[in-house]
Amino acid sequence: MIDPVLGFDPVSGRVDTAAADHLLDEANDAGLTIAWLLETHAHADHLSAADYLKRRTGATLAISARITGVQQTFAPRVGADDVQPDGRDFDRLLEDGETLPLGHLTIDVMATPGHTPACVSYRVGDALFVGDTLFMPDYGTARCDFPGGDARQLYRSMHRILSLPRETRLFLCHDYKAPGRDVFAWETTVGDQADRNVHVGGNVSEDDYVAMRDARDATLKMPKLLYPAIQVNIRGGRLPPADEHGRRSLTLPVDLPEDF
Ligand SMILES: N[C@@H](CCC(=O)N[C@@H](CS)C(=O)NCC(=O)O)C(=O)O
Ligand SMILES: [Fe+2]
Repeated sequence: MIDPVLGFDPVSGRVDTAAADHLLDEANDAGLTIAWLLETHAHADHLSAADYLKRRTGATLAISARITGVQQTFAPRVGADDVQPDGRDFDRLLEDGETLPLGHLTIDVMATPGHTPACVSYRVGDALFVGDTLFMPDYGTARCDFPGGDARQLYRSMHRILSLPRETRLFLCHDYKAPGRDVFAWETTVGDQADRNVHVGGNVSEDDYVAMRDARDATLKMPKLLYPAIQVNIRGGRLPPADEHGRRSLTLPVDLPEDF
């Protein structure tokens, strides 16, 4: 399972496992055993269901080895003093080019940093799960303004993806639906992206891409669930530990004006 999600309502604090339970039911109905829980990155917009699913399935939780840098950046900002920033919240820390066994198949790990420093894509046969790199061709590409993000690096990662055979199927993390398109989409191909991705299709140069990306990122708001998501996701999907009264809380660091 790649990038499983917990439901979370930031107003009530309510967590729900409906989406993860649905995945478990689907796997069960298909007679599948869950071997791996794979994160493409530490998501900034939703809480990971990886820990919940790990407790249900016993699967191995894996993420890029670069997650340690993300933990070092964020743990102090959100007072996550229980987090040791050495990746121990995950079972496997992955390097570019590693392979993981999956039944009679193999999963190839491909480092695709840029959106975050710890982004990886996973290739199984002709299917590549690209995380937040390319979005649908009519929407473009992922933002690069999170800590450690880098538009130049994302451009190079995307070109690594675009150098795969044109018929390679790409499965995306998000679909924000381009203006004029009202139905969700999640699958495309290398050829389609190379021909018509609105940010990098055709022959967009690295410098032009970086200028476009930086300008656009300056206009984007923080994801609504940034702080809750980061606090849970750098812990491999664990909620913060309970206090002596059994209460679990998420932190919202206050951003004060200088002359407050
Ligand atoms: N409005 C969304 C934005 C989430 C967001 O920033 N998504 C990232 C991926 S984690 C992105 O690349 N967005 C591109 C864009 O918004 O154009 C939210 O609040 O959750
Ligand atoms: Fe993301």
